[in-house]
Amino acid sequence: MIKELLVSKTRGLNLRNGLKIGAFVLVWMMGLNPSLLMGGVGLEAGWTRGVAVGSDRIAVYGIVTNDTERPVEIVDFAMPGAAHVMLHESVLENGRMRMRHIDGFVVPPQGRTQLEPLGLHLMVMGLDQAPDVGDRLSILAEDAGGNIHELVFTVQSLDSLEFEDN
Ligand SMILES: [Cu+2]
Repeated sequence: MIKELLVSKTRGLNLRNGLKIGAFVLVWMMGLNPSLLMGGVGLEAGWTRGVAVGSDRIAVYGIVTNDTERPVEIVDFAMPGAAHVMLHESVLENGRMRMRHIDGFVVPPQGRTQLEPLGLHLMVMGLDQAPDVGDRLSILAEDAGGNIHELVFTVQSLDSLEFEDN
């Protein structure tokens, strides 16, 4: 029963490392506070523009921080209420901006990785519902060691160009 529930809840998530992050998302959605959640890695000044009319996706920006003494390789992402979360890079190709899928990235010890418009960003796809301006949302990031980290971001207005601190 729990297994079927898990499969139905996690179907559509972008799962590279089996069901671990899926199981985590399920526990998290049930309102429990899973002990798997690791400190030391987070998102500073996290923001998104929200969902444009006719779209079901958002791009998420901010600074991924690693306050630990080890490099942290982020390998997978998930978000409750969304089908997929992927890491994208914007690249200029023949005069046009395109988005390219990236497998993962390493945040150096005591380091920072910038996610920004026209650069590296997280793409959340297949949102069940459009978030409202001012909402605080979370993406879950799994590292190569199987630890889960919470990346919190704020929904800003559609015309915002950068993180608005308030
Ligand atoms: Cu993208």
